[in-house]
Amino acid sequence: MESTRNEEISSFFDSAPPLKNRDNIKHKLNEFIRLNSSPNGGDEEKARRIVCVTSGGTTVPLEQRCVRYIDNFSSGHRGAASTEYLLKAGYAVIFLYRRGTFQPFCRSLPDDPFLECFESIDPKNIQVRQQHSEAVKLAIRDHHTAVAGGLLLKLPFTTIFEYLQMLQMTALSLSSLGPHAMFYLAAAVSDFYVPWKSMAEHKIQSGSGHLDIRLVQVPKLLSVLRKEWAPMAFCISFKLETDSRILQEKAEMALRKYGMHVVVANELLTRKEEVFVVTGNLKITVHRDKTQVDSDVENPLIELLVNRHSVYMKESDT
Ligand code: 9Z3
Repeated sequence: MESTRNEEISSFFDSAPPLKNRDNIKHKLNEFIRLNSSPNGGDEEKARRIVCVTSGGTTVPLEQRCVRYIDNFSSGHRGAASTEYLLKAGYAVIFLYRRGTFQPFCRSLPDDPFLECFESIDPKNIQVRQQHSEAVKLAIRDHHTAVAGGLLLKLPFTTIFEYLQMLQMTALSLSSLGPHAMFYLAAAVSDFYVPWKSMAEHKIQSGSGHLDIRLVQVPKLLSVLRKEWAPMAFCISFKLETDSRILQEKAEMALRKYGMHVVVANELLTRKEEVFVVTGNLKITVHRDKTQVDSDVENPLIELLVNRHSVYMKESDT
């Protein structure tokens, strides 16, 4: 059983196309972690907590020179909103996100901010439209404070191959922080993939009437993250289902099977209204505050998770 699992894992990583900018990502990660984990005065207790937030869905390419792919649904809203609240709570954030999905501090901007927020007043000048000026100012200010202050590192991925290699690199780098590190795994990760070696190189041709593709299971790396990559980090994974009847049961199973500290369960249709936090023997429902127009579920969710992380850090000390 264990050896089959190990074979699946090594076969995934050995056959994955290597990351093009691996050295650059590694350098950015190490610098970010070094800057945020060496507090002035060297006081270990006061070292900043660092969280890796994953966000957006991974793709599974069907061709090596990819024209077609299978996608996993996720707008990236949860990851982006949670990143804002985690920064507010004092965390440094490594935001591992799917290219093109929602970004922190941009949630209150219109869908096409570049075209909708600006207007051309004469051939030489453009300006921010009055109705968007407050939102644009806040987004620029908060984003700049986080990035220039060295508190937000944004790393994009597209495919399942990129995502899992980047998650592994991040986890191995963060392991030195022990219980100060947190993983908030909101990305929607593919369950099945086409191994690189058995993938067509060129665009698959139509004409034979049907298409047979063999997908193999993506190895479950959550337990490897917990046991090997970053064994002391506080790990939160998400469970998404469309059938409410199996959601709780699946979340409890994920907690036990992968050794997560917390599993956040949500249903696709109601994910913006409520989530269920499963931890130890507790099941806590977290709602959006419906009395406030602009409220979201991520605000109370992050508050709860930050408290849980504090308790975990205290317990790890003793
Ligand atoms: C989630 O359940 C996220 O909450 C959503 C957020 C993707 C629903 P949006 O990005 O939505 O705000 O539009 N993520 C699913 C995480 C996932 O794929 N978990 C795996 C699983 O369920 C285990 S790692 O099997």
